[in-house]
Amino acid sequence: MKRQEIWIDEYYKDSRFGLRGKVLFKKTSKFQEIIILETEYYGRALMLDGCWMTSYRDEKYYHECLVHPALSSIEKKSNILIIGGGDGGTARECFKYSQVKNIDLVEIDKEVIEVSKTFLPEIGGNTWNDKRLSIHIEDGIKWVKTKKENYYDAIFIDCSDPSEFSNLLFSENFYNECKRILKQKGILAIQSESPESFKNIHIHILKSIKKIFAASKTMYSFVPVYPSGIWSWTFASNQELNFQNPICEEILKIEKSCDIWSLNYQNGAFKMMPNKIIKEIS
Ligand code: SPD
Repeated sequence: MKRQEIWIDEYYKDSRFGLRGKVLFKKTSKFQEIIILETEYYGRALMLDGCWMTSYRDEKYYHECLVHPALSSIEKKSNILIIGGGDGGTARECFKYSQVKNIDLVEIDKEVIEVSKTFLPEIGGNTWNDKRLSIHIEDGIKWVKTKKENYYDAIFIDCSDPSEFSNLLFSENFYNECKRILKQKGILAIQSESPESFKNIHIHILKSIKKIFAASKTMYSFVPVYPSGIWSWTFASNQELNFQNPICEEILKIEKSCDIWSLNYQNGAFKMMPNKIIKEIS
């Protein structure tokens, strides 16, 4: 039977953010409803529990901004943790650095990984066959508790918006655990929601991180399919952050490989904090 095109919207307060296309896959896993939509303009898109997670057209706006400011700014980057990230895009960007020896990808919902491998092969790319990748189907909150101090060089929180089962990934307890298992010169990178459509949780993240870590900085850019389009990524460390003079021999190669991120892009994005957010967090 020929698939019909339909509109699927993410509802946020009194607005909605929709894509039109054909549903390739729809299933409710143990944790959430998973939809893959094939659209003409955005390509394939993944929706979890009514929220757009990623699409072929705009995923690089998100994944490149989560990974490269972090990994280009730290000297050692061999052992990495990704919490969430079941579509493989964050791991793919990490593997661009030859120093990376191990990535623990901790995803609570194994169906997200399976669906991504099947329907979004362009996002994970070769990641799924890379021997340096260890996939753990596990709750990220439990995972960080089992790790010893000073363990990871970089931790990426690539989670969904706050919900019943992801709420704790936005808690101070969780950030404290991340701090504990992060090496002294390591970096934590968080998708820190939208200063517009998720303003309260965005401010909560920034304030919590500021309280817990010695240094933190937030950058702002776009992810077209997310509510309001404007999005943010927050980076934190137990020591000074170094975005101005990145320590990375491969930086030119990495820049060339990216569609969105570059040092220039990042420098502008770190200056984009809206005044109303500055007022609320200071
Ligand atoms: N509003 C959606 C926020 C989701 C952030 N994570 C997306 C996962 C992409 N790897």
